[in-house]
Amino acid sequence: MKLVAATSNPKKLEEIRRILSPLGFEVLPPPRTLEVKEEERTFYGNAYLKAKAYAEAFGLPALADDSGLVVEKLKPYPGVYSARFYRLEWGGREEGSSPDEANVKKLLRLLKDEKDRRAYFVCCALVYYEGKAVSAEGYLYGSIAYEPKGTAGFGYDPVFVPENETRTLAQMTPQEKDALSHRGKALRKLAELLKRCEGAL
Ligand code: ITT
Repeated sequence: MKLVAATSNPKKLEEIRRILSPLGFEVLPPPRTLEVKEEERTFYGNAYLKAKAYAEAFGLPALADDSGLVVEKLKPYPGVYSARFYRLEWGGREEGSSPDEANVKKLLRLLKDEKDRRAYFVCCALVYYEGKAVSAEGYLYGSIAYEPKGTAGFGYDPVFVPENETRTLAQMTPQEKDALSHRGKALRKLAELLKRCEGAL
């Protein structure tokens, strides 16, 4: 099945293709990225907006991934605001050499001296085509480290330690991350659903 990726994040696209290619899906990069206002309060709502916009612009079933980090002590932040957390007034704006670095700096500042560091990643993966949508969610539970470690991955990976692990996601190989990540779980479930309802989209 051929899908156009409804994302402007190249690292996310790389992970999506890595996970879905072996399952028989061809995920094309979008011919151009679209400015989609992510104004919903749920991961599903924002995934739906993105997939619909890309499907309508490019005339192919579109796959969106709306994801983020939920931190127990800071709920509902970063949450659906994970990508732009550093520039929210809430918690004070943060500077960095990149949005990822600024997000991590702000998170560590807000959790300074906090013992309860429980957090989880959420991913809602959704395919939209001609008014119909199929979606699946995946979760990864863990905690926020006291300092960044590792260089792999993107976003909050350098400070996220999955349950029963001592390393951050950024210290793992891509294959290790995909096997346990929120994205891996959501996309494998979605692939299963799409195969089951082949022709329905
Ligand atoms: P698109 O909307 O264009 O796909 P985006 O990066 O803005 O790109 P989201 O709105 O879904 O995507 O925000 C997701 C943010 O959550 C992302 O920018 C990271 O900060 C964080 N995030 C999601 N998955 C992650 C992962 O696997 N590792 C680390 N951080 C992640």
